[in-house]
Amino acid sequence: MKDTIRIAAIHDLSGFGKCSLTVALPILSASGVECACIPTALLSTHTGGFTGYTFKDLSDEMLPIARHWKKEGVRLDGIYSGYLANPAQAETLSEIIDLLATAETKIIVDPVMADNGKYYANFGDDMAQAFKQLCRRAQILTPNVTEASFLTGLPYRAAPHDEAYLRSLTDALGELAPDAIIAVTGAAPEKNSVGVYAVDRRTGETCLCVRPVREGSFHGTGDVFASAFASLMVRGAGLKDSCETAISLVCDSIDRTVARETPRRNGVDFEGALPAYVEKVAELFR
Ligand code: PXL
Repeated sequence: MKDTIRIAAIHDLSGFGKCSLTVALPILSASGVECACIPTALLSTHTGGFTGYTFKDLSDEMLPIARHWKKEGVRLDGIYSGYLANPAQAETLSEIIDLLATAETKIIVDPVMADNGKYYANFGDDMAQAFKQLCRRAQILTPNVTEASFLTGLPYRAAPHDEAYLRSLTDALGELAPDAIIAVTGAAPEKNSVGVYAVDRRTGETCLCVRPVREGSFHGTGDVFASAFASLMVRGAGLKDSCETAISLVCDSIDRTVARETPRRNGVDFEGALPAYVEKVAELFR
């Protein structure tokens, strides 16, 4: 049997408004990665741009799911966490890593909690403290600029960001995760371009990958980037190829959202961007 690459995605399931698991599942699949899921919470919608959403904390299910997988011998090439229901789930995540990770399992932490200088609904400094502990276990970290600033205590700056500022964020994050690959999204070296600034702390390789900016903010793009980036890195692609291929999926998805005038809170139109993405992924591994 040929080995499957398998990643456990540990995020919320928001039924409407594409983000977290409804983004991770299709994008991991399109990246040629099998996606196993541990939902952290069940919501009717995500919490940005909707009111009156339902919210069921699934903390009590997470460890039992992991223990069952352990018993069944489920092998994982990656554990990729995102949105957590509460700060205590960071400790649960750590226990899941202890149970299921082997020396070959890459730990990817997307510290989903804030954007544009502000925490998401229901989150505050206790979430940043909890994520700080979880980041210590990560081999790949994918915060946006706001999350990087909240994790490190460095000031949040709106765009444009000079390279020295971006570097100060990755250096400070490197104190939490000294050997990690750190990819900071929403990095905008000029006012009219935005993308990712990434550093591999083991080799010193850096990569700045940006595209022309589109007006406004687009919900779920951090999840689109991190899902593609995590998949490609776990499959063994290089830093630059992974950044460029993941950013191209984000940009194509945003362009389609703008062209089709899809309401922003629905999430980005990544579906129509997947065929070209699948081709690019095939090219990387040919
Ligand atoms: O895309 C990040 C995210 C994930 N999950 C939920 C969210 C958000 C951002 O607002 O509300 C439930």
